[in-house]
Amino acid sequence: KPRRPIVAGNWKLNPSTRAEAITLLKLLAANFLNNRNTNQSADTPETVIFPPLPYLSDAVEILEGTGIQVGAQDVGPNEKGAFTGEVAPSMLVSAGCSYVLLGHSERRTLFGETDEEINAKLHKSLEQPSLKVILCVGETLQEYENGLLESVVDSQIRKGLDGVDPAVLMNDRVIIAYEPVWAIGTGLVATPAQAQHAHVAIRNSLANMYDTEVAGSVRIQYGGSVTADSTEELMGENDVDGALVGGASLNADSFTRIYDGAT
Ligand code: G2H
Repeated sequence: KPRRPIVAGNWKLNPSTRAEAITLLKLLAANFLNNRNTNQSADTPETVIFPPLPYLSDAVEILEGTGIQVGAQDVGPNEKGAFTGEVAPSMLVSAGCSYVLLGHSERRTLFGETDEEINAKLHKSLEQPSLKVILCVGETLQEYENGLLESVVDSQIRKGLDGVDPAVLMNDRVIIAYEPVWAIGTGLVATPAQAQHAHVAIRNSLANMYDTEVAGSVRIQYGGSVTADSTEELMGENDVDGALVGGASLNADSFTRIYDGAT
């Protein structure tokens, strides 16, 4: 593969208690420590997990030495001050995070996040030199059925990356996650061919917005009901550079098998 694979686990609003989170983190650490050299070489998938905010410090501590990186599922667009309830990218960095997920479809649909807000969060995140962004895009079932996949992801890419310098993309600071809304948490995983088709559309958008060199350097993950059984086939597609895993990342062994399937 021309681009290094990336496997990420989005825990969403799970698990309910810190004790359960610690148990899951320890099982993950046991699976990854010593027998998988993730993040040690360009041949192995980069691995990231996105736990809820209250568990980030536990994750950073327990996963130390495993090569698994830690990120947050969202962040605010402000640095500091009177913004009750908000979290700043610099705070994530100081808590040991190296990634932030932005524009997940659940943020867009359930919390009304707009492309403009996502773009502001992305710019603020990129001000932190050690923070990388996974930007999620994807069409709804209705948009898919109406043949709007290309235009929807094109608009999300253009607005989400508005004002982002090509060098930022060449430096691997932004990963795109293609998550068709109809496949999220539904058990209805996209076929490898459907994923490949959408990833090519995204790469075309990047090529039109920047150029083919930039488009070819950006990693594009697939997300939506990925399991250990579907990973290898999805990863067999040329433009599928990784997986963003929700439900199946809540079990240490299934997440580990997904990592192995992407290796
Ligand atoms: C899509 C994915 C992770 P799931 O949201 O971001 O979740 O694998 O549960 O469909």
